[in-house]
Amino acid sequence: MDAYDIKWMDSTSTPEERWNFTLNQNNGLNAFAAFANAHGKPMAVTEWGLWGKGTDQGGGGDNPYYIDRMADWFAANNVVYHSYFNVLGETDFRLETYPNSQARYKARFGPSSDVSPPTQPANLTSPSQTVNTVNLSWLPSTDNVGVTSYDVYRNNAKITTVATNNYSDTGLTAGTVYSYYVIARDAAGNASPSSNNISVATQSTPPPPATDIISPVVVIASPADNSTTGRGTRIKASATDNVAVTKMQVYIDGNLEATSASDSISYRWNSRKVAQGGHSITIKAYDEVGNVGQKNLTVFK
Ligand SMILES: [Ca+2]
Ligand SMILES: [Ca+2]
Repeated sequence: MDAYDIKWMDSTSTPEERWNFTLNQNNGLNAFAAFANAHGKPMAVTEWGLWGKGTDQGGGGDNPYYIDRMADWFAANNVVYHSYFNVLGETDFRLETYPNSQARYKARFGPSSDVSPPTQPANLTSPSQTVNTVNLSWLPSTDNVGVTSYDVYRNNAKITTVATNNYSDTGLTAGTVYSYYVIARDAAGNASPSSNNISVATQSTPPPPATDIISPVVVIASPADNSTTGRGTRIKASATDNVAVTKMQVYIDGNLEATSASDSISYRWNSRKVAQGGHSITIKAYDEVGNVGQKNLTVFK
């Protein structure tokens, strides 16, 4: 089967008209395909090509549209062999005569023009991290044509493709180690070697606010230190704290005598029956987390 970009005896035909003619004429491509299909056979297009423009026969000259249509038709049908008729003969069929078509032919039927991958991305680092973000940066790769993108891998799984040589990986877990590498790609999809692999930890969750470590301060209003008691003594004290005093207590000679759930306490000490001599009075004040402040004094009888 032969096929050419020509509509016989029509020198004003458009590319679309010539293509439809090629498809639909008697014994055209469609008829050929139907015959092959009906017999369960593959097809071979032993000659095909462009046809010189300006000839009386009505060829199209340099026509990349025809190259594309033929390439598509070969791909869509069971064509196992085809051969471009690249000769100077009845007209000039040669692709080198038609630069646009020649470029399209190479693009559709030639090997990929770029088979060189980009260079390895170098010096992958993480310049900063937060509790849920790891910022990444690396040196750009180079390529014989051009680097178009970088694939970013976290824990050996690709997470994104970026056009720049840096990336901010967000939504991470605090205090967790992640590994990263990147791969550069060119427009043809060639992949560079993997960059260096780094392990980066997100920042830990901030510690809770500092707890209260300041104890209350006790002030004893009475009695005075080293004073003398008679029948009884009014013990009065108060306390202050950076947060709050929650409890106060009175101890006499080591024994708990009174408790108050506030920042003051008042207790009448009946000292009539206590022994002669010195007695210790201790006032304790507690804050909300259990810090204890205290004052001691001695009273004589
Ligand atoms: Ca390349
Ligand atoms: Ca306190």
